[in-house]
Amino acid sequence: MLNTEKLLSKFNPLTAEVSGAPTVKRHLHDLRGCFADAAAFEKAAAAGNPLLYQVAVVEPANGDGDLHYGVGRLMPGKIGDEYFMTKGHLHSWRAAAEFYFGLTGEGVMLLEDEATGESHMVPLEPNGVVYVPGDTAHRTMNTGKTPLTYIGVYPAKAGHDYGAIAKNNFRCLVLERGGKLAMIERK
Ligand code: PAN
Ligand code: ZN
Repeated sequence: MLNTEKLLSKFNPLTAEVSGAPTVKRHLHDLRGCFADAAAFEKAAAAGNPLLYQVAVVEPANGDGDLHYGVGRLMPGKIGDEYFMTKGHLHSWRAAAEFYFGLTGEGVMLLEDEATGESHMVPLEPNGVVYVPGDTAHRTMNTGKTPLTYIGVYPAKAGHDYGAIAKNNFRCLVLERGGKLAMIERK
C-alpha cells in the first residue's frame, strides 16, 4: 500500500497547482508550428514569449494498472482567429484512454481518430467530463476570456507521443468565425 502522502493530493482549481507535484510550463515559442496563421504567430512571438499553459503532474505509482493525473491551466487568447491551445498528443501506448474533467473557464477539446482522421470538437467546461478514447489525438483550446482549468486522468503507462502532431498537426482547426466557434478542415 502507498503511504498517505501518495494516497491524497490536493489541487487548486484556479491556479492548477498541486502541492509537491512538478509543473510543466509551455510558452508561446514552444507552440511554433501549431497555429495555422504563421504570420500572426511570428508577430506575436517577436513581441514576447508569454506562458500559454501549465500542467501539474501527479504520478503516485507506475505499475501496469496505476493511474496518473494532470491539472492544466490554459490562458485565454488567440493567434489570428485561432484560440490558445495545447500542443496535443497521442498516447505512446495507443490503447490508453483519458477522462478530462472541466474545472473553470470555457474551452473545447479537439479529438481526432488516428486511423480515420474523424474529428470531433467537444466542449470542456465546469461539470463536464470529456472521454478521450484510445487511439485518439487530443488538444485543448481556451475559447473563453478567463483561464481554462481541467484535470486529465490517464493510465500511468500511457506515455505522451508528440511526434505525429508535430509533423502533421491536426486535420482540423478550431476558430472564431463571425462570432461563433467553428471546426474546419486545414487547407
Ligand atoms: C494532459 C495534457 C495537458 C497538456 O495532461 O498533457 O493538457 O497538453 P499537451 O501534453 O498536449 O502539451 C493529457 O492529455 N495527458 O495525457
Ligand atoms: Zn493525454
